[in-house]
Amino acid sequence: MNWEAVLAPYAQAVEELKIKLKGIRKQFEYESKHSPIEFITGRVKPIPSILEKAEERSIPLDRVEKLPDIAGVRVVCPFVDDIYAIVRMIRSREDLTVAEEKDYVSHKKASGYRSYHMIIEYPVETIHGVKMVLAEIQIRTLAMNFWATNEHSLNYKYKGKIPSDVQLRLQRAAEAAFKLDEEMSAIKNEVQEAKRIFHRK
Ligand code: 0O2
Repeated sequence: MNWEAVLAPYAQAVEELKIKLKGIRKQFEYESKHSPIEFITGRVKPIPSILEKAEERSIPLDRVEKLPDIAGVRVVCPFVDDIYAIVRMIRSREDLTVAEEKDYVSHKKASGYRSYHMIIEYPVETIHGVKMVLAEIQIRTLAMNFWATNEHSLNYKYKGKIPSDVQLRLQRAAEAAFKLDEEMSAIKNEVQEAKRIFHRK
């Protein structure tokens, strides 16, 4: 399997989506409005993770493009309602099609994970014509991202079997992150005004 050739359109999709989403953030900045985007990251799933997920889902390697998250982009927002603003913006775009949405913000996973997932179909121009690729956009707050990145590292460390005492701490941390988002949302206007004053200086 020529992985470089297989993954090239996904790498292209990640770069293009990052540029386009950063464009949204810049536009809000020009218009001196509150930006619903704090930062954006993206990655192409590493080959060992692709192989693992394909095996878990019994997807043969010649149909690996069925995996929805080979191309992944993450949008990190300051406040919870910014997540839904981004979701609406993505739904209304004409350069992609939304294939699936999972609202783990309102319905957290058993692990305590919160994030909004959108699987999109995205056209990549190749020298052989347009190739449609699937990509996953994860949209979450800073607090949700803090929790998820730490939990992801622990999952990696413990190979998916986090000890129960650590799991309990993670559940509590998830609740604390949720509370933090709630409290920050309650003073959102104050925070935004403070940011505007700070940027004018
Ligand atoms: P990586 O390393 O980030 O690529 P499901 O079968 O519904 O439970 P599914 O169908 O794989 O899960 O898709 P889902 O739920 O949309 O999750 C896909 C990605 O979301 C994961 O990719 C993670 O990035 C993130 N995610 C989902 N659940 C959790 C969680 O409990 N904790 C953390 N930290 N991240 C989560 P990968 O391929 O697992 O990992």
